[in-house]
Amino acid sequence: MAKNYFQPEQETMPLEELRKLQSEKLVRQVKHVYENVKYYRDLMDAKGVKPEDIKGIEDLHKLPFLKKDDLREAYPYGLLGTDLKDCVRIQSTSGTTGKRVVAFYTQKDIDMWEDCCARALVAVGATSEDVCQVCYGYGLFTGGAGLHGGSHKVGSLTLPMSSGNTDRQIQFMMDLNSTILCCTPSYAAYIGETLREKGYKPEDNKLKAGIFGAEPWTEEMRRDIEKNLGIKAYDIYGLTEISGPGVAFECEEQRGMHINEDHFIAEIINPETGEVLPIGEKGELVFTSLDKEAFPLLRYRTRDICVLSREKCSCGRTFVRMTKPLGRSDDMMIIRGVNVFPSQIESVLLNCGYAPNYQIIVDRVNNTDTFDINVEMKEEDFSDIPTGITNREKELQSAMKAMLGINPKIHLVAPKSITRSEGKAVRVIDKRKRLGINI
Ligand code: DLL
Repeated sequence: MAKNYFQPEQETMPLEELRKLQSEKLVRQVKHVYENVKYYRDLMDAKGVKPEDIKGIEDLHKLPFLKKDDLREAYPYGLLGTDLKDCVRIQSTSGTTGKRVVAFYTQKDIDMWEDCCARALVAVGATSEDVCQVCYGYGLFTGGAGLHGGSHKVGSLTLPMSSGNTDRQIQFMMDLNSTILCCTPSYAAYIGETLREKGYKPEDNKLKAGIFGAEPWTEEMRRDIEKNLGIKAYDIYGLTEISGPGVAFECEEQRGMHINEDHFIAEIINPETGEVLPIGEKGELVFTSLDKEAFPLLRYRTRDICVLSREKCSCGRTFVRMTKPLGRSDDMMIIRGVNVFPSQIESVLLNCGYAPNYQIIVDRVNNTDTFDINVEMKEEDFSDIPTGITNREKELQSAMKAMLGINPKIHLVAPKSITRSEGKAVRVIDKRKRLGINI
């Protein structure tokens, strides 16, 4: 078997063959959905599309989109594609807004999902010799279960830590010589910080790679984590609706994440008009699952904004690559009429030498948006005289203005005063929601 592939036959499949495979699977999947999922059948009927109209991937655009609102409307069983007795698992999104989304899995669906996670792990160098510490949350969240299953498939020794209890994480990491770390990037940064505080140097741990995702993170944050933990940090992407982590993953090139195209078709659309955009253009990512039995979503709008590339990859994988999500269509804040993404703020902070510990607070007072960013100082700066702090706040404010076009109020706060996250970090507190403003 070739090095660094879990399923070389699929992962390096020539494009022609891949398109043929996707076409065959799509025809079969549309039939499955039309026959078994009344909710989607009604959408197809309303659009005047019948399964016979879908003869291959060239007809994909004829199918209706599914949105998060559809999933909420169909909650809990409305999009189920099999009998409930054939399902073996439920997972769910974190559901910070509105009703949670619940996704169902047959054993075959779980196998496919775990294969995707195994591909991701092998791409970062995992083998049966490795000790894989999974500190994504276990439970309804897909992070723990997905990487856990992937690690088993690879044959690595799996440490099912779940998130939290950082002291215990570190003790196990050191005592059991963990080599691969799986968690959110914000938790990886926190583990790195705690290790340093305990007096460990990056070379004291046996970690070689980390597989971090589930939330946006910047290249600057990647470099920070790599330096603090002494590892190579890889990105992994996925969403509960489409299975979980492993829908896409980085290879050693680290120039975008390969989408597991033998299982999922990716499209990019204009989020305003729904028009399909040519490859290379920036837009909303839409997925069609080709193999899923229990929760077979067709043309699901992720709300993640990204760009796809078919440029040849030196790793030998032929699967299309997606950029890191450049924000979510719904994560974007509009502050005083300007579009602001948390990732832009994070870039400025890390470039200016701050750690990625910050919180953005937006409100509206007297019909004007207020925009505050609390940023933690480093220990060494904290003892500084107050004028020094004020000067630094001003410097940071100008750097933010240069990036965003608007002026936030910067508050440098004491080290450790911003709550650390063990899962997905809460970066934005938008108090305008209390005014019923639709942001
Ligand atoms: O976050 C699945 C996951 C677990 C992915 C572990 C990677 C690692 P959900 O909770 O359903 O599923 O959230 C999905 O999280 O639509 C993106 O907006 C965001 N997201 C996921 N991975 C990344 C990433 C899991 N690598 C939503 N970079 C997605 C940026 C990400 N955003």
